[in-house]
Amino acid sequence: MSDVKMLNCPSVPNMPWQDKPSGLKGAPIWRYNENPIINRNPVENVARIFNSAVVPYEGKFVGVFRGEQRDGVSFIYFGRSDDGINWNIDEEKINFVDEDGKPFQPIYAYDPRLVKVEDTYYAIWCQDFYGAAIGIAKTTDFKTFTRIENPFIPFNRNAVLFPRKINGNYVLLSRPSDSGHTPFGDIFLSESPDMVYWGKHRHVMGRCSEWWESLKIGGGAAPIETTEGWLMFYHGVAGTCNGYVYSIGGAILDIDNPSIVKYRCKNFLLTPEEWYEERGFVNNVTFPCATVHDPDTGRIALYYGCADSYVSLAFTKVDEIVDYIKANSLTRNEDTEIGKR
Ligand code: BMA
Repeated sequence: MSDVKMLNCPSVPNMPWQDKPSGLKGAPIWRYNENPIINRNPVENVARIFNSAVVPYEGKFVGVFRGEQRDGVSFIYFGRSDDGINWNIDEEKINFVDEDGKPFQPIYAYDPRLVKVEDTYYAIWCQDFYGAAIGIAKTTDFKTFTRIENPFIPFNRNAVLFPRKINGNYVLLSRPSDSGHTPFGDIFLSESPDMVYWGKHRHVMGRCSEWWESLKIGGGAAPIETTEGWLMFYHGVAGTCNGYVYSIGGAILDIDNPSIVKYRCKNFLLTPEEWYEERGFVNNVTFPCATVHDPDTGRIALYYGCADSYVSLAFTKVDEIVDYIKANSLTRNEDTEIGKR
């Protein structure tokens, strides 16, 4: 095993964890044996919670959750947990305020990510902006969520912020799309000095010939900084005669120029196999949105949505997963170039 380490992230000694089961086949990532951790009808008025993100906070855990209400519309809900596994989700959706302190609620909001950069936590999701687009809010106390200007014009989804500035700028991954069930999509990156003005757009990586990610790809969890580069868990989609299938992939991006892909695993890391991944409101979806990770032990807990119905956990170790991605890497010119044309 190599000696890959995580960099620039705080210790999380109480993170959720289970040891690797014996006889595991394929990628070194294993499911929590009590999945799903959030079941259907978790709170009054919410039929399903999935595709949600969590962070460690004050020795415990907090998260932003995609809650699909009984009318089928999704909004963002806040939740707390002592152990990262058992969650108390608020019955009321988050009431955002705008930058003038006035109430703000998007028409819909889904697939939130949650990332701490310096002293601020940013929630990023997909919302209507005359079509599907990226919404962002910031908070420092998880009591007031201040919605800031949308970074991009439509159509776009799957925005994921890096956990620190790179070369002095915030860096955001996103996936330009259409406003429906987009049958295409590559991951791009954009920079901003202030979270208001975005530019220096770069192509990071595209869908590719491996069948599991041949239709579209999109950012997943916030990248983890390691001695080998930024470890990125993302989703890749296959278009089958029975509909889309969402799997989880892994890639490693250059530390200083993250539009350069150093390694990209040609195999999926995790694909729908369990009942809660194969069967639900939308069958065959595993959709990563967050990790909790501990640099002292190299442990990573990956939170992923299942079948648009549940939240589950999978575990891996940074050295094992990076070794697997490197050993099974297949990159193309489109991946390894800077992505500027
Ligand atoms: C995508 C998003 C995800 C969802 C997936 C599968 O377009 O809407 O929220 O999990 O489709 O339905």
